[in-house]
Amino acid sequence: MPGDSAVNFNVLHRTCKLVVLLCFLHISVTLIFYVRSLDIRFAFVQNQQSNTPANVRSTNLTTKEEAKDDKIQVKVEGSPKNLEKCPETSPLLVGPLRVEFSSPVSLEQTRKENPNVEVGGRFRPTDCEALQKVALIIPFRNRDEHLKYWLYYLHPILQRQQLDYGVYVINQDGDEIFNRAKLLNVGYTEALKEYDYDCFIFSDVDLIPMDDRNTYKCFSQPRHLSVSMDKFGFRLPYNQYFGGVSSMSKQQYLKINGFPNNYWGWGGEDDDIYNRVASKGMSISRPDGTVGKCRMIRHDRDKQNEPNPQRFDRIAHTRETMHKDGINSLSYKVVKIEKEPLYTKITVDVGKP
Ligand code: UDH
Ligand code: NGS
Repeated sequence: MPGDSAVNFNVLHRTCKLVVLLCFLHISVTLIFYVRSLDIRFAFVQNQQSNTPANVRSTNLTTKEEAKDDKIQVKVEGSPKNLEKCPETSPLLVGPLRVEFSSPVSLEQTRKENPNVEVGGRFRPTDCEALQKVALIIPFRNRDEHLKYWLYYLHPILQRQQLDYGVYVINQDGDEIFNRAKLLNVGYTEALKEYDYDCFIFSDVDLIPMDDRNTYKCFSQPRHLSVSMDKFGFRLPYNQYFGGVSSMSKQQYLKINGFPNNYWGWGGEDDDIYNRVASKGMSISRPDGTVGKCRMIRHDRDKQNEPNPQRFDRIAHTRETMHKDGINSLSYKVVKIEKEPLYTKITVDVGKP
């Protein structure tokens, strides 16, 4: 019947329209979900990159991967530049230490016990950026036994203090009369040729700190570190005493024109340095007597280091002489530079009086 077929056609037509509409809806929904899933994937990749640890993500140094794609950095070569700063007080410090010199120590043993110290006596923390770059300068001649103890005790302490440091043993060549302060000037100059140090520790080879809270770094004023020596009954021998171990920033050292070059033999050069510091309006910073305790390795007077008879006269005139005698008048010849596993030994000809 014609009426029936018209009705059937209408039903078929509506059904088809509904099917097409449903198909269209299905495609739209699929499309929307697809586009949204793309967004999520992109955000995930971004998030992954920003969660990469700082020391891997932000280094100024090139990595093998970096050369191809500057977003992905995997293998760090050299020093990471954007590590977090080390804390003001190292969490690795242990406080008072047992220091004694009855049994001998060997360089081999010290080397094995300090695997992170690099050739030349260089170290820097790997998990944070050290607050200071410190050069340790030791005036030296014929004191190998003392040096072994110094390295044995100091390397672990300096590492716990989280310093970026290097050890320089400045060895006076020949057997002319000894000149401690001039060797220290040489150490300052030579260390700076190697690395951009900002702090200098000047340490006798026979002095060992008894507490690692006595940080071998620089302060806002020149620092005296060996304030409480066993040989003086753990007291300062006099208020102006600045001998043994001291520290100065580059700026402080330059302000006093470095150290005198013309104190040949024992005594007075440390008092001259004190006078220089005081004359420039600086004061001496010191740790307290407990933290500043240290032991001296007992020894006889060295040959060619007899008391300097001119020392009293010289320290009476520091203010007049310091501007022409110092780092600005330093002259010497480097004889040899040896990179030992635990220190850098620089042998120098400093001349004679
Ligand atoms: N130094 C050497 N070799 C020398 C002379 C001095 O390496 O031949 C260095 C060494 O780093 C020493 C520093 O210079 O720690 C100061 O010299 P010193 O130890 O002779 O000075 P100090 O005032 O002793 O400590 C002086 C001699 C005291 C003799 C006491 C005898 N009981
Ligand atoms: C003073 C010396 C300093 C010396 C200090 C401690 O008398 O150089 O004794 O010496 N000054 C003069 O001689 C002008 S010590 O006991 O460590 O040998 O550092």
